[in-house]
Amino acid sequence: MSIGSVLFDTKMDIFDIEDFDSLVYNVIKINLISGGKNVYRLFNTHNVRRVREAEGLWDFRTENGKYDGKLTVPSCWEMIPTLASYKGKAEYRRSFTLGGNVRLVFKGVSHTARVYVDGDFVSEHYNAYTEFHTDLSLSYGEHEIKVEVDNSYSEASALHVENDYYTYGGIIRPLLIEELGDGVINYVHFTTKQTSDGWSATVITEIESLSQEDATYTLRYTLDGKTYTEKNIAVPAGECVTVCREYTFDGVKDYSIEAPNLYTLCAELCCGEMVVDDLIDRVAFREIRVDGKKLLLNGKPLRLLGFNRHEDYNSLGSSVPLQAMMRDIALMKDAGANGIRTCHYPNDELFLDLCDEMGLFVWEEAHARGLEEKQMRNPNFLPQSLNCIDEMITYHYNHPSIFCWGILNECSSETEYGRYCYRTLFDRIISLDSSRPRTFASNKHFRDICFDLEEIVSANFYPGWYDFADLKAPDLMTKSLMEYAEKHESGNKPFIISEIGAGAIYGYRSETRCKWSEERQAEILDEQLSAVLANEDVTGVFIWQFADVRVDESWFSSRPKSMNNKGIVDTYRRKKLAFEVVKRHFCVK
Ligand code: ADA
Repeated sequence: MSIGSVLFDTKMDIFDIEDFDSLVYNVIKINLISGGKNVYRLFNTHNVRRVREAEGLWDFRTENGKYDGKLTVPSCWEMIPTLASYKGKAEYRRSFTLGGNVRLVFKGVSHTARVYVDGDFVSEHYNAYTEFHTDLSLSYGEHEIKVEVDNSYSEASALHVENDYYTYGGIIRPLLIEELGDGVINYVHFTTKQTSDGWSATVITEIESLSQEDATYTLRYTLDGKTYTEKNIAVPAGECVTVCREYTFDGVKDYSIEAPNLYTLCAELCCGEMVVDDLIDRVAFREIRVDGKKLLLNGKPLRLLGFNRHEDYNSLGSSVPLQAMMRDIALMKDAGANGIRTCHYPNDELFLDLCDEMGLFVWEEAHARGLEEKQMRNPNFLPQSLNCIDEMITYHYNHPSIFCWGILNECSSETEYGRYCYRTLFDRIISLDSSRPRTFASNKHFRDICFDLEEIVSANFYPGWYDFADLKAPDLMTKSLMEYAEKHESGNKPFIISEIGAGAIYGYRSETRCKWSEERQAEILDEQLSAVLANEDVTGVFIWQFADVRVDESWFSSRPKSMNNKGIVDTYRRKKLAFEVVKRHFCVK
């Protein structure tokens, strides 16, 4: 093994490099800074760009002085006993030695962040579940980063509201500190299409200038041992340029649930011979299409059997570590699932990496749950929803496991104004990604006037739990809903039952089989799944829900323990009787 591969952990032969010493210093510096690995993705995202995680203990205090000490990043402040139900503002502070073009990348702050560097306000962001970044130009030295975080409810917050899930507080996902050159690759989007003899892909890359000078670059992609080069890319000072090219790929392996084949796509931005920036992502060769009532993966019908999963893991709240994410995926796959719905917001991309690798297809959803028209008329609602969609699709675009984009769970899809909002959000999604179908989970059923706006019709219903005045039997409800949807939109479409289930309190066993007993939940789910899975026109079923989660206390009267108890495991992932019932239905060969 040559010294190059020891130091650089690459196949590159060190003796091809002229400026050995500076490269060795830089690589060692990068590895020392980032520990040579990153824990915010399952793979290394840069070889050239210097990235470090700002994890560890920060100075932390709440606005009202309720707590004044240290807190880890990432985490939820609710894990501090005195802050277990704290709603309000808090402040994080820490100093770092930085210099030059610096990018602070926040993977998730719940739910509003105001960022200051050396006391100067630099950026603000709303919504806990999507990434944002802020660029700085700093003289080399020690600088203080302060982040004010707020998880309280107010008119300023149209999406985080009192709800049937809990809005935790804190820097809940990693913060990265990136040291950049003058030219930066912001993202690379890779869209694959089946051709008669293999695959083609459209590659769109955004390059940003952080310089006062115009510059000309070469873009170099490598994938599966092949290199694709685009020369003479002019990037004016301070501007962004997107480069769109189409390439063909032969001899690559398809992506499927049984064989989730992933490829590493490396994009390098070169100025002359020098690589000034890079971005590494994982992509796959798969195509999702809708054909009548069928959802097709690479031309073959796909039937999804899955769960709704909130990001909520007992005392860790919505700051879920990798091991706990893997525990959830292992349990869902043990139950026979091949799909998951990220109710009701975009998920941590580390979890999406796991889904890519473990072959779980994802319905990723922009943030919203159960908003009535009045709430949708909050002037912040549309801007906050559109921003969430922009960030969700920009940063999650390449995940092959994401098969559709969802919006506005059980919002006001029965009114004309509601329809205007649904159409506005769907139009934004189409402008960013026309390669994936779109859907929303309706509970307006026979009053819904938005089924024509989507490619997949989806509905939530709970026959046997929340009894319906008109229809109690799940199969009757399903057939009637499908007929209504066909009547109220052009042509027939795939139909997904986006939520179905019942509640049980873990450990509550009763021969009365009364509601909230584990026996009753198992019985209702057995009847529901027997009925709906017998209908071959049902393209998918997502059980509500995978695990019990904390909810706002205003829901206490219908939520024992102020929890949503419809999980088939409890908040500690202990199985209820219903787990084996679901497994029996999902694992039918
Ligand atoms: C709705 C909603 C879910 C949850 C569920 C329930 O379908 O979409 O978020 O609140 O009801 O448990 O009643």
